[in-house]
Amino acid sequence: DLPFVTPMQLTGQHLVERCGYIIALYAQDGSTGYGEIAPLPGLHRETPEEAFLQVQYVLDWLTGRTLSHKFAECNGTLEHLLASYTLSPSVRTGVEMALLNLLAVSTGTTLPALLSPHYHETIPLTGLLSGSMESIAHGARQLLDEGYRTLKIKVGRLPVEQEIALVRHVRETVGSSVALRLDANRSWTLQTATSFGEAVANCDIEYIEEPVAQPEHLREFVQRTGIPVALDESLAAGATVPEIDPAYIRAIVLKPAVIGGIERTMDYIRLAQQCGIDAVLSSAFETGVCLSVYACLAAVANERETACGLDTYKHLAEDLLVERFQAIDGRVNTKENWQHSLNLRWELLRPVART
Ligand code: OSB
Ligand code: MG
Repeated sequence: DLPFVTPMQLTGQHLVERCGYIIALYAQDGSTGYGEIAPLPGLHRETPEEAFLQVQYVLDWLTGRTLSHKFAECNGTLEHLLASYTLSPSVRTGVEMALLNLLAVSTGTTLPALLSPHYHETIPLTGLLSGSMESIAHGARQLLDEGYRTLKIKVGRLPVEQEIALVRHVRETVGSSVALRLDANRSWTLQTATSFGEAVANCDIEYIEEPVAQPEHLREFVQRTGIPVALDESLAAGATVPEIDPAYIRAIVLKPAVIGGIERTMDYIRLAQQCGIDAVLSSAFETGVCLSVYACLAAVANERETACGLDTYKHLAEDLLVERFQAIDGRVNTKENWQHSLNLRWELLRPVART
């Protein structure tokens, strides 16, 4: 249980701490692979307790099995391995993460190198802005000074006129050299989204995530406003894989623990590559154990440099890693952060009795 820096307001939930489980898989050669299972209330349907029940069965079943080099390809072998279990998205992600980490450790390589011989050594993060108009403007300047070159503002919460003013104000404050992304979390009707979009059409918005409540309105939103969109909620586990038309979908936002696994995330990464759009790795307030793995996925996801949504780490007061996951000058070193993810602060973990 890790405290948030300040309590979080998430889809009607008031959260003061982040709860989850760390699992460890051991290989006969003495190697260890960690995985994080941390469903977030309001975002995941499974509770931590349900996740814990599920993972016990899988861990029993994995005991004594052979670690295959094919897992690294992330194209069906993990699905096959876990086929007899219907795992909740956060559980599947944690188990796959532990398996891939274990494979990387026991073969003496690093996770980014295991995933691809061509990975980005560092990746840029999207600076997350929230709070009042003043704190957002102040935060934007601060992130620029730190080296961030992509910023994201949450919209769809305040009256639309205020948010138009906010976006314009941030664009004026940061100048034209910074990429601006928005996220409306499906909060608008097509009409409200369109009037917002028209009013910020000259603010050079890279994309807006999920502006409308009904995804079938996305195309019309783009036609009317000229602002490209990104999919996020549309990719949640259980949803049918949406058709990706690069004519109006500029990017897909990938939260592995919501999509339901590393392998499924890699499927979306390959789909984005085929469509010629960006795959933006993103997170939901996980610890460095998860984030360093997500950073490795981001490091192999796009040829073109693409900022990713891992800035959530700042909201946790503590990390589970001795050397915490962090950005330096707005960038994450993928190999170093992953290596740091092998060294846990055990004093922050409580052993849980099996049930
Ligand atoms: O709406 O994308 C979201 C975090 C938790 C739950 C939902 C969301 C987020 C983020 C993560 O925005 C940060 C990012 O993607 O930049
Ligand atoms: Mg989003």
